[in-house]
Amino acid sequence: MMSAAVEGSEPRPPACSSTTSDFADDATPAAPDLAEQRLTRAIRDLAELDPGGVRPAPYDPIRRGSSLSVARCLELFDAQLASRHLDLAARWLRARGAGYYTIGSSGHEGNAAVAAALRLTDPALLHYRSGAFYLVRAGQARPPRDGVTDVLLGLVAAAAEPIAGGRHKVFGHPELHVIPQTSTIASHLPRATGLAFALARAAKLGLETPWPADAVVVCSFGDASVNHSTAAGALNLAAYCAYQGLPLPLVLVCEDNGIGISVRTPAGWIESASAGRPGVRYFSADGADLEQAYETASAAADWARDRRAPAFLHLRTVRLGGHAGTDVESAYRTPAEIAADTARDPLLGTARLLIQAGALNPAEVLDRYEASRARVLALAADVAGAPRLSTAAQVMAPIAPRRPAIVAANLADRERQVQHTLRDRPVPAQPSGQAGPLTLAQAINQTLADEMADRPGMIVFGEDVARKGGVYGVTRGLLRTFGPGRVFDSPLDEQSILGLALGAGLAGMLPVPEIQYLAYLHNAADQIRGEAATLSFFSRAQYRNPMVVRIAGLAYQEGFGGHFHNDNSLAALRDIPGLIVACPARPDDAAAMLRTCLAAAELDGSVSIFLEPIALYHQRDLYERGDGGWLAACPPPEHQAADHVQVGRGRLYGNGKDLTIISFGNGLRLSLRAARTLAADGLNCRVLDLRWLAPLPFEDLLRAAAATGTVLVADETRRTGGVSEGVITTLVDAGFTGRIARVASHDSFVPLGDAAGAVLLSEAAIEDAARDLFR
Ligand SMILES: Cc1ncc(C[n+]2csc(CCOP(=O)(O)OP(=O)(O)O)c2C)c(N)n1
Ligand SMILES: [Mg+2]
Repeated sequence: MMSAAVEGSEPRPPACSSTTSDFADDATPAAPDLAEQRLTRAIRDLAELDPGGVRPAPYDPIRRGSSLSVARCLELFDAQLASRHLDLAARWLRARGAGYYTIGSSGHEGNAAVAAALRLTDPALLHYRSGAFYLVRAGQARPPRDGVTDVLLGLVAAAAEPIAGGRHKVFGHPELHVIPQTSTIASHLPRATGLAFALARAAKLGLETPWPADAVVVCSFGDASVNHSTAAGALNLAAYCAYQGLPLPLVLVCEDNGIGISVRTPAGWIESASAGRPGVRYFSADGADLEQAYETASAAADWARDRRAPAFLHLRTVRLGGHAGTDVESAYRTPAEIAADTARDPLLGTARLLIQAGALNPAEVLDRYEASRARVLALAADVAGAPRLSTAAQVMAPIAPRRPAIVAANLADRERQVQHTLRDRPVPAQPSGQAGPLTLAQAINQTLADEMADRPGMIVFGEDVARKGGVYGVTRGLLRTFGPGRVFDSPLDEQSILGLALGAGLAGMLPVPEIQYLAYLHNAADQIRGEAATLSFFSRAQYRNPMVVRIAGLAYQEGFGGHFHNDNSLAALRDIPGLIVACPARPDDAAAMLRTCLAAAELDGSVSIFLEPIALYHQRDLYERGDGGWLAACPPPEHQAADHVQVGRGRLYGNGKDLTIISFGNGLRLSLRAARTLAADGLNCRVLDLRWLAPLPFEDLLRAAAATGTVLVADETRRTGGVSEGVITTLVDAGFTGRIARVASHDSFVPLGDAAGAVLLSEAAIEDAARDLFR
């Protein structure tokens, strides 16, 4: 199909043995071709190393005493060659307007040895220069995959590309256990560390994962990336776990080419920054020496596999041909620096190894080079016109596929299951189904306990959640009931907490991390935005990382805590495609919505933010002290199915005909109180609790607005970027023509003390705005 699309019309790429002038009217960038010719000459110059005489047998060691055989070395050399030629093809496709990506792996082909030292079933999270690794991995599959075509399809953004389907150029394939990564450097390290942690934790809990019990996670990245706080945090997490003797089978591979775009990494920095970390064994190898790289990578893999401990493999590489196709390297590197890298070309290194072993002579090396080049470029010509995604629906299909009916059926089914298993359940933290009405915090606590009893893969973790039971007591008792394997305190690093969740979800568990305050999600938001929410998109939903992130947030803490404990900013979450943002205000909703989020995570792989209004955690009353109007009886699990709240369904209070107040969270309680005051003045309101802030309850919104024809949005988030903007736009987009007004918190940070009330949405402001609508 693909070749039909380009039949006859595509120009064939040039052969390497041509002279420079043959390339003159060709759009192939000149530099790589000159570089190729230099390489060809250098290989010819290796003739004097050829020992001549008897050829080694395929299973002879490539060097005396080595565990790398001649045959394996030849296979790896082929992967290195093909990887190099993929870079050439990328530039060739780009020059013809058919390709969209030119960051290559040239100079990094030593990573072929890392793949060879690991197993097909070791989950791999790869650097964008780990092309040779990917090709070796593809060859390990049975039957082997054509990794070259996979990569080429990625370069041309073909819809048929097997992992991202044309959405991004990534290395990935479920059959190869290569999990696709984003372009955000280092952002995959917390996930990799979390996955290693989760593989070990799942084994301890007797849970199955997609990987064998002795699997090792491998994660590669660049040298400049080591400086990123995300990498530093992940490395710290690995060390923190290993230091305590927690198993963490992880091989971190730093592909150190000494530079990040144009910025040099100080000599010796990677070793200084990475060696000597407690619990993390440091290994170092010359990436231009395939045999040494293989032996060292094997030692690192053995360390991680046998000891279930982290290894840091420092693979010293070079970067050939600039950062990407458009990069003019000469602008920031001297010719001498570039020449020094060229001399350390790993292809030359492997050619030398093979020639010295007598396995190939220079002419045979060059034949192999030409054959690989011709094959890769011919395949490139074949894919150049491959069909691409063209509609929004095609692009968006894998963002967050959801099956609400299946989620509802699962929760309904559990009605029966739970009745059967009730007698075998461990004692929950709170007596399940206790008759007395519960606060919001108690309802969440009880639901967590009930769900943990029924979902063996569910784990709860975060700062202070275990021994202390959470800053607000929401996880109290869970540690005692479910043990430290499933309820544990994390180190104080939100990126690590979310990284643990990303890895655990990938491993098939149901992670429920807690972030202590909404403000402290923001320093780690990329782990939700760039990692959690995009994995499905970049893998055609072949990989998911289910999770329910509980966040204690929002304001109204009577002046205590200042901005960071009263943060009311949700804009950074509401615009993330596919992310569910739940904001329960009342205990009964919290229980039902939490169950929905958990079922959706388990069944659909959904990523949910469960935003718990701190100020309502222990609230008991609605109108008067002692009225118990904010408490709710939560039914025992065997009767909970009827309570199921579908994602994106609001809840209506009252049936006033004059005004619809739309609110959520703390605003719901303020609105209900305001509605009572307004009713006394003869203004009859109905109040809609949105409950879900993403996706908004579209139908319920329209219905509630239409019922009165007049809408007031009472929004505790900020006027700019707050929820009310989305609500009003939704109404206008849907053709609502009635009167609309809004009251929101000011565009301010929340101050300490009584001044907090000056910037936050208030009951009085809601009442005034409602009256204004009818003046
Ligand atoms: C968080 C983030 N910041 C900036 C960039 C832009 N960027 C892409 S690659 C790169 C340099 C990475 O250098 P290194 O980690 O050494 O990898 P190399 O390209 O040298 O293999 C930068 C700054 C990015 N992708 N992600
Ligand atoms: Mg680098």
